[in-house]
Amino acid sequence: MSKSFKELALTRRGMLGATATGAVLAGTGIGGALLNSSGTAARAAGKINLEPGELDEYYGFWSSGQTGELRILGFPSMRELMRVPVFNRCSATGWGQTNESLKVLTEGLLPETKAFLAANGKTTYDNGDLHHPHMSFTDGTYDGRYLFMNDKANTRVARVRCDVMKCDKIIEIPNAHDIHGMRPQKYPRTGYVFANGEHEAPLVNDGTILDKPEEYVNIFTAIDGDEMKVAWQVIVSGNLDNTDCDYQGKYAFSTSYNSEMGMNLAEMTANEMDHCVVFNIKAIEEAVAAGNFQELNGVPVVDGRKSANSQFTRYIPIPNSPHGCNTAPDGKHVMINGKLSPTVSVIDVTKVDALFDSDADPRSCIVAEPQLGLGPLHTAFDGQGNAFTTLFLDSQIVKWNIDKALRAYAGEDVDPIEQKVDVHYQPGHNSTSMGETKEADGKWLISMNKFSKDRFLNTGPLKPENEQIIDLSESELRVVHDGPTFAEPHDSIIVRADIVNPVDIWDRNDPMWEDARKQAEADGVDLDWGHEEIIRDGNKVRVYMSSVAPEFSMEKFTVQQGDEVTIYVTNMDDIDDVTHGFCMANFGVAMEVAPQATASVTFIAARPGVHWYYCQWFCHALHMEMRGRMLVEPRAS
Ligand code: K7E
Ligand code: CUA
Repeated sequence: MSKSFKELALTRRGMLGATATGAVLAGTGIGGALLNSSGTAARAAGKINLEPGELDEYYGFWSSGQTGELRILGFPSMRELMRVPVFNRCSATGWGQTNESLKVLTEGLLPETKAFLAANGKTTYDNGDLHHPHMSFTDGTYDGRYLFMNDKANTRVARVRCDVMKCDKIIEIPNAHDIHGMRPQKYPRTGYVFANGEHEAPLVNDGTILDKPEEYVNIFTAIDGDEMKVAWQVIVSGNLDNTDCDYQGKYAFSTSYNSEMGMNLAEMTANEMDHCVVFNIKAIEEAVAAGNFQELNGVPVVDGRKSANSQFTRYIPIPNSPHGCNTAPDGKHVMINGKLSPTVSVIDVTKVDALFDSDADPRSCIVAEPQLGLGPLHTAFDGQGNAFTTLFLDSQIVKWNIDKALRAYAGEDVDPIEQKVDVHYQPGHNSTSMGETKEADGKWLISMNKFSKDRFLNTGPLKPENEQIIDLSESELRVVHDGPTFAEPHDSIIVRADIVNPVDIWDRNDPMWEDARKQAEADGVDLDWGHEEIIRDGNKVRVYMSSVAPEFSMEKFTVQQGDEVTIYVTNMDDIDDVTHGFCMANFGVAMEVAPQATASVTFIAARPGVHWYYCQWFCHALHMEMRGRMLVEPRAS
């Protein structure tokens, strides 16, 4: 069956014929919207409601907060295309259960975390809190290699490969607590992934120091994004919230909302001024290269606390409890969003050298501080000199002009605010198309609102959030689309589709199942051919089978009760979209096996009897028939 498919070399999309192919041409490329077949007035930014078969102009990469996964959307249609499990477990794909995913989920954990998890009967965490997905950069713009993302819940940073859209590395960050803000280095390339520890704690958190907040510190981490290893860390005063970096490769910036090091709400909000911490990358690298650091958990750590007065950091006073940190595509300005202050403080990166080279007042790099409204959280950009800031308390997006803000700060009588638009309700992040790169195109803005209240049919006490799109090509800003989402996208990036080019079919030699390949070699099994092998190794049994729609190569196999069984399934189909699954009924075992992939899962055959395994991924007209039996012989007692 599949052979003839192969010979025809047809893809499902190809089988749809000319309609779909035509739509590809019309839907991609900047002029796509002008070919709008409905004949309605085509806006320059493109259209939201695509015809069946039309493709989006952008990929949207969405966080999911406490759901712990990465989501891929077509933008601006907001059609959810894929969920990529990362810190969560996934029933559909077997993430958190297959040996391949367990390797990713466990190999980057610290030894003490592994011991802690083992004491709780686990090998990995089941949850995560994924706030910030960002793509790797080369020379100031997205390069389509990787997506990086944080886990605030369990102090991890993960990487997703953009060629296959699967997570390939997760590392736990030692010494730090609860990674929140996270950004890749923009220039010359990523390079570093900067990650903020949000919650302060004793540097060696072994219980020796407990309720002595004055001895707590916080940790800023630079990760080598190619190796997924911590490169260095900086001890800082105050906690760390969000982070971004410049387009010159010299500095990273982090907001800190608790310079007081307070432990309760009143203490944390007592000061009128908190700060933005500036990290001097070169000075830190030089200290590390010269051996001027302390090593802690295998990581070079330097002291950048305010009291240390080092060349590693500067503390710029910012009013009051700042949150978002966003570098403008002009390559010059970094916006520090005031949260409890109605202001956004604008840093000029060309004035930051002076903070390190001379005794310049740390505030001398602030070149504007417009009053925008209540609760500014995050700022996005159109690449044409305008900024868009979410006002959480006002439930608005404010559009303001950066140059006018600079002139107003210099004393000119000019109002930087261009317009305010109501959003529903309480926006956190907002994102513009390509807006965090030097290729910001000023077409679209999405406002990610924390509450939907009355905007959708009632789903009971737990409501979705609401995301709203604003077409930036219209002279008057207005909301042109509402979209509900499940918990809880904090942030998103909107990436031109031509930058992202995933494959349709796995490479048989992909490193993702390297362990399975090595084991098969040792067992004399050739995974590259249709195979069915059972290898017995004491009470360990390795079952190798392949799948070609609509059959597994093995219709049955026999094991003994109590055997540790590992099933390896290789999907020999090489047609795009013909994914199989392997589900062992009543064993809690299921996994996805995409074209040309190998996946494996291990369990104890503790139940005697006949147990059916089946393909749980609809693959063929005879998909229901794609099944087989595991016969478990009772152990003689
Ligand atoms: Cu980026 Cu929600 Cu974690 Cu602001 S944070 S909203
Ligand atoms: Cu194979 Cu369903």
